[in-house]
Amino acid sequence: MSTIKTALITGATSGIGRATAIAFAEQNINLIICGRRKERLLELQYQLQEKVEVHTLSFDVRDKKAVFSEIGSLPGKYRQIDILVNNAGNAHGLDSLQEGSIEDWDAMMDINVKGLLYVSKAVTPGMIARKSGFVINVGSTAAKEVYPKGNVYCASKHAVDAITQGMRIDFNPYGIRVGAIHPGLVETEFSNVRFKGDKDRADQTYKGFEPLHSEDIADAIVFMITRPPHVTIGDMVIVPTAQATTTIVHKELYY
Ligand code: NDP
Ligand code: 8X3
Repeated sequence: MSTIKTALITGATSGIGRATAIAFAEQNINLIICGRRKERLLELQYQLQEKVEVHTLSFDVRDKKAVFSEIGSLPGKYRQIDILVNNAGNAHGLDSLQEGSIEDWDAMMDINVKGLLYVSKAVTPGMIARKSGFVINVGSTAAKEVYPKGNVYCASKHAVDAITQGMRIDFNPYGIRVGAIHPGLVETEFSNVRFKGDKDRADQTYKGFEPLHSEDIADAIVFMITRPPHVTIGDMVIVPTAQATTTIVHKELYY
């Protein structure tokens, strides 16, 4: 079997997914980068294609048909996917349940949970047939605790945690390594999306302390996929040193 690996990364147009694509390219891993913003995918492809082979797939993970047709019609050399990074996702809104918007709830459950399931179902049959592969799901500290007004986002990430554990059981006979990474506060476009473009509110989230950078998470994902074959990192929680819980963040802590 070829030692050159291929990874499919969802949400590669920004933040953690983009940084993971760049870090994987450094490891000589060929890439299938996914996201809705085609322009950004093409820019990243242009940036990385001197190092590795890069294919772009532009689809909305909520669109079941598109997920299966895009992944199902990958060119031959990209069909063997060794590593799946289920990263696409966001929080939409930060409201109490009684004030929350149903559209926001639908977006979080449809993208963070159902989208992850669709992509996994489209990608993993090849891993099962070959009896090898990695699935890395990007959860969150919101998968481990529930914080004020985090209700539905936390539920979606608790689901990612449960799905990861379920995958590890179901894929156990096939030697597929399944793990989740659960970051705390990472400065990306995440808060911009959560607060619907309210830049001041988004910036406020990361003020007064040093948050994680996307590269910190990418670095940890590289660690997860470079362990020897008998080692699976099942669950990894990473927080900024200033962050004890979602609501306990020691401000004025820079490094
Ligand atoms: P960004 O907003 O920077 O990136 C989100 C990525 O997800 C983008 O590439 C976006 O691509 C993609 N995406 C969102 N919705 C869809 C969709 N419907 N279909 C396809 N792709 C979609 O945020 P992060 O990098 O921070 O987030 C990545 C993951 O990390 C998410 O799952 C998030 O929940 C998780 N996380 C983030 C933390 C943080 O503090 N930032 C902490 C813990 C977990 P496009 O818009 O082009 O489709
Ligand atoms: C992103 C981190 O604290 O906003 O998952 O839930 S948090």
